Amino acid sequence: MKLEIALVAASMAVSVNGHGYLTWPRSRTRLGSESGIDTCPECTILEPVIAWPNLDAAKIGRSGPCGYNARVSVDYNTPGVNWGQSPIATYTAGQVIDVEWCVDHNGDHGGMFSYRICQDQELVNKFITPGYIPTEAEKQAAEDCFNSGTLSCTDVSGQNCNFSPDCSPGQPCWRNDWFTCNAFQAGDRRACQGVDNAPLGSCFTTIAGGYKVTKKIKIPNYNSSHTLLSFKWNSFQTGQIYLSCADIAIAGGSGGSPTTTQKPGTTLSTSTVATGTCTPAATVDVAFNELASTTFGQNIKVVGSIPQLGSWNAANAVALSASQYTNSNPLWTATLNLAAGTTFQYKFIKVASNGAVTWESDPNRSYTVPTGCAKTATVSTSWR
Ligand SMILES: [Cu+2]
Repeated sequence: MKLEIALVAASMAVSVNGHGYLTWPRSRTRLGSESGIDTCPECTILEPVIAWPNLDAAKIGRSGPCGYNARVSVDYNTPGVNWGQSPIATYTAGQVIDVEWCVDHNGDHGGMFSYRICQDQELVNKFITPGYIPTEAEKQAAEDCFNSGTLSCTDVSGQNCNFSPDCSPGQPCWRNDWFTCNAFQAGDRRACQGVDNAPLGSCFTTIAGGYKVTKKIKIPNYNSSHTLLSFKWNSFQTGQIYLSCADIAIAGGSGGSPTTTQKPGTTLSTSTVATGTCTPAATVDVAFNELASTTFGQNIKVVGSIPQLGSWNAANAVALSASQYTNSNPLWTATLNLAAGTTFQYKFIKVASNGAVTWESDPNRSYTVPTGCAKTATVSTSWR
């Protein structure tokens, strides 16, 4: 069945071109694809619009900040059965996380991309309320909010934040808070696929195979038990903008609407923000979700600075499970119960069947177990 879908999509390739979508954290679009509802996740497009050089000029229309896939008539601005019902990852305010999108080989239009969080919870609630379909005015208001909540490349220390080689000083695209693809015409490492220079098929698209594009963003100082991370890619080559959203939670911040402190007398427009007070969790089940492609016989483990993670001794590392692993989604998972507030450093390792250990590249990863009421947290990373 999966194969048949892929073949049908491939036969349409000449008429539609490639494109891209947010894959990590798992976007609504990806969940739509994995559930079989969306037969071309990379085909959620806002078009025709002015996408370049003014990145924010286009009216959002029905696409909204989460995207409308006209090919399959799916509006990702409203929760579906398979997406949007609850956060798929919980992050901590100030945490630096890996994010990933996937560009199709047949439609790598170059340009620039950004990740955004809208801190107006009441507005975001319009997009996370099952059964509610936002109006175009609400979609535009949310898009304006997302644009003003761009998570700047330069917020992550040590990250290279370049200007687009296809943009000139003085043009509105001359900004490095956004991320840029490489030069559209570059002979080597061209356009968006050149950002990682990842192999064809390193992520899932239906038309010609995808290249993953990874960056780091810093989660803002904000609290929400359910909000959205929106991805926006403005094409350099075509009048197209690609939008997708992931449902996330943010804990540990000082701004926003923490689940624990609803002000008396305020009314909330959805039930997604819990009411009343809660007991701070003493321990938290921390789920490690690591994307790492492995060959048969290889295992992924996590090792780190605390005893629960083997105190940096690879022989005592914690094994991750490959029970959810697929070629298009090479997911390794493990959940550890850790004391709230614990700070530690760690790395993932690949262990071959003969015991040989391959360590991730430097620097060490670091994490602080959230202090708050949530009893679970998720750490989403990719092998490096
Ligand atoms: Cu395209």
